Amino acid sequence: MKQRIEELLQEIQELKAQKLQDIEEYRIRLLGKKGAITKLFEDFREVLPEQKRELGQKLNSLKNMAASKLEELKEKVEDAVQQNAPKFDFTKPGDKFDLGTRHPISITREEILSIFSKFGYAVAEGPEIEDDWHVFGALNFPPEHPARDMQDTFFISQSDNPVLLRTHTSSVQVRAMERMPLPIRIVCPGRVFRNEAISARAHCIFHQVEGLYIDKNVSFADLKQAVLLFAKEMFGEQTKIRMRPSYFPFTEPSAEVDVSCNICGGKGCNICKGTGWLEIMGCGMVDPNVLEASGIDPKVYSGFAFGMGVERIAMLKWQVKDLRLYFENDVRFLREFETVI
Ligand code: 2U9
Repeated sequence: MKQRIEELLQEIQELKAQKLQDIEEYRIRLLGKKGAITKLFEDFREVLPEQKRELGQKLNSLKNMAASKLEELKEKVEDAVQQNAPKFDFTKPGDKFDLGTRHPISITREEILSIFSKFGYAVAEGPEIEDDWHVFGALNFPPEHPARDMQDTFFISQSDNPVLLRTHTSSVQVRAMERMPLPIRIVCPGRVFRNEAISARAHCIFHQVEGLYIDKNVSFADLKQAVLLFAKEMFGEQTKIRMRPSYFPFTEPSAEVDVSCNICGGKGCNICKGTGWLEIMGCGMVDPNVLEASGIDPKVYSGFAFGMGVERIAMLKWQVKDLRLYFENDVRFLREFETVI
């Protein structure tokens, strides 16, 4: 047995391994159930008592030696694997990833709001799901007005005061008039909903920015000046405006606002359909009935209001011909606005 222990010691000292699998094979051969060292421990039972002490010590140290040699080989192999692994180059530039772009409707909406905030307007928002009073009743729509018709408005429930999706953000101004101290100077951005067939020029969901200014002695001249300043900020210093008489239930008098076409400089082109003018918004003096409905005395206060479609302003700004592009979120379209902001 002594001899066999010496042989194994020699053999263990000379062990070499390239891979972890080699080490596992050695472990099985030496220390496994049928391994050489395990076998010696079995034989040890037959050893004469006077030899037990010496051989027991040798056998134990052989076992420890084998275990530590295997451990040592394992560390070496693992080190070598690490060394050969491809090195990580911390100086290499990182992988490029695409940043998202802001949606053209968001860009336009922010631009409109920032122009009016320079003029001293606060931003007010309100619910998209509204009641008949805030969308129609308080805005001087007669009970039989066609806008209330099922064909124009998405109704959610029918009752004395039906619940519906707002068809304009004017309801936000009504809520402001009910609650805010005077004077009021606000712009109201938001989504609105109309039961319309989708086409290149219309969509059932679109975005508006409306504005309201109520104070003592507010006149049509103030409205005209506010609109002119806005148009110059939005479309360039050279921009001219003109107003055409119009009709809305909530304003009197009412007007449509056109800006001079900055593609042809007013000479007439296919963008302005040869007229030299582009329609950008509607506006007017707040109807006295509307002030009264929200508890404001029309003999003391007057105001003006305006409203514009954000999609329309964005179409004019970038000459987008089809409204549907704004809703499809095709990244090839959205990427065209990458450099805008
Ligand atoms: C109150 C009083 C008056 C808001 C106004 C318009 C004129 C207007 C349209 C433009 C294109 C809607 O998006 S669009 O289809 N809007 O022409 N809006 S005056 O007048 C108000 C609002 C609230 C209390």
